[in-house]
Amino acid sequence: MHGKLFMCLLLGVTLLDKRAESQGDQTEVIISLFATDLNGCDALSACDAFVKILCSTASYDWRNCGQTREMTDDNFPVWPERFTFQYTQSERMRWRFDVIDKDVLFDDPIGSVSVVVEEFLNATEVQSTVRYDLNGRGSFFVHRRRL
Ligand SMILES: [Ca+2]
Repeated sequence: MHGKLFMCLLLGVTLLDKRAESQGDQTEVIISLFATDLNGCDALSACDAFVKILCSTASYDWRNCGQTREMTDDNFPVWPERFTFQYTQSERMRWRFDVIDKDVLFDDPIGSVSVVVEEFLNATEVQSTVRYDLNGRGSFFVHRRRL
């Protein structure tokens, strides 16, 4: 009797394990963004920067995946938004962050950063923030949030 019950429990646990495994290749990735030392935007004020996020995977081409608000007159913007992505390794997701200076007539690009999400996840196993260079226009940081 006890033996049978034990086998049933064991089978149940094994089935639950299998289910967890098939869902387990999807990871929720939550990021937030900031930049430092932005420069070269406006003659009389600091940058008014916002970020457009594009993403692509094996199954779709570049598409809009979010946008921050504009941080007015600030060369060290810390954008308050959090962005959540469902990441599956086989989908080979990429991000592109376009950092843009908001202007009255035309928005001016500050810089663009391309990120292979798998490389970002590997890099953020030890530290939670990765720095990207904006080619002399400052530094752009992607912070992986865990809390
Ligand atoms: Ca501006």
